[in-house]
Amino acid sequence: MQILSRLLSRRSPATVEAAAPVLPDVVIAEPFHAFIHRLNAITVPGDLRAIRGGRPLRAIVMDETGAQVRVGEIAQSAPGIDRIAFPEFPDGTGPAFWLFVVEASGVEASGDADPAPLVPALRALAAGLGPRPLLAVGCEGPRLDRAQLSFAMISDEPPAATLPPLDQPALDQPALDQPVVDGDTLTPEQRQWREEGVAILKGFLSDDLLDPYIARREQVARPGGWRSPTPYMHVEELRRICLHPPLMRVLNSLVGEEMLLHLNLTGWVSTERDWHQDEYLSPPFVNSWYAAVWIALDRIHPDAGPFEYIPGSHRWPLLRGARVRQFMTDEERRRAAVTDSGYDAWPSVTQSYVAPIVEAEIARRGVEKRAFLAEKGDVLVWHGRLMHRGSPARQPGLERRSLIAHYTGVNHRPDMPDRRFEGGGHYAVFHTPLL
Ligand SMILES: O=C(O)CCC(=O)C(=O)O
Ligand SMILES: [Fe+2]
Repeated sequence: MQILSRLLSRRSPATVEAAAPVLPDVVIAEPFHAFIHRLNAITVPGDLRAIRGGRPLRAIVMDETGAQVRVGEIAQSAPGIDRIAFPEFPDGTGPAFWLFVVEASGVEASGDADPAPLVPALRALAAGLGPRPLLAVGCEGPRLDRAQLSFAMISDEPPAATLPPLDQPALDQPALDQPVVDGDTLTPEQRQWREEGVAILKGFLSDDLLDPYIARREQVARPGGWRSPTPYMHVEELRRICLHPPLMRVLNSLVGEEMLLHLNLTGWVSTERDWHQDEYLSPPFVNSWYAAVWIALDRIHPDAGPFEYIPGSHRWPLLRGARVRQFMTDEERRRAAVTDSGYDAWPSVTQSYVAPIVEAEIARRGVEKRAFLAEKGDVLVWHGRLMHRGSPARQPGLERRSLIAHYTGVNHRPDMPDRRFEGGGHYAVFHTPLL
């Protein structure tokens, strides 16, 4: 969202004035999340200097508790993008911050001005504005040394109030505007989902549904299947499986809203993608309103690199891409940027240090790894925050016939507005060729 559409002056002056006595004139007051380990600049869409008739503005950035506050300089970094730079917030600062943009005359002229005396009034102003949607910002921080790296440094805890009903710490205390879930009437799938972050549906899909797709997929020579991330747009036999009404009913009951299909993996060998949580590849507003399914099209051989997961890891903190990227070397950044597909390949390039950190976390917690050794027609549904991997095949090249589909709650992908409904569910429309 354009920052200028959030100008405080467009709102009732009373809300702003309530906290005003010692504050300079506040133009913008917005919360944002910084999913990085140390923060020293943000970028925001908009042109702040275009407002207030050229009178100079300054930024004040404060963490949620008011314990840390910084004065920032605002400069245009690209057309329509402002960059706000400030003295660094140190290690371990939580994800939530407030950005205030104020008349510069009210704050001393340089970055070394001490904004601490303003904190009580800024906090009162923020509290008076009430809960607000987060401002989408780009976050920047220094390159960090990976010698001391731990899971805590590349993850953080999403706020519980943003999570789906079954992810609430106590079911009888739902987040605002969510229905109460009766813990005594959960289905077996819902119970397993809540406890383990998966729901296993044995013998769920019939050969009648799977075989036409298998026949179609057999025509593709690549072991990895289609390269296109959305073959469901073209392959009706695949769509019929992924939007199968009983499957969609289970997904909806686990996540708590209608689900939107937006990704497939159609390989018949393990992806060998090492430990990760899918949600860290999604925009931050997804907040666990996410599920993926692993459909066995055959008996899965233990040496073929089965899907592996850590039961209960959907309650671990969430890996954050921006935090992970802070630890990349220059050489890794170059490698990530130069790929055949044109996508930034940071998730696979950073695997070399993320996977050992996850292994260390598994060992530290003393938790088990489990493999999904499935029969044809079995389905494993997994949580967006479940730690999982496509394990390395002990017998390279051995087939592991599966179909994978990923879904997000329909209200949690506003950036995928073009949808269709078919069978039992929605799918996001993309106009990419089937390759
Ligand atoms: O190869 C696998 O089973 C893992 C796939 C995976 O990580 C995913 O689809 O998100
Ligand atoms: Fe994954």
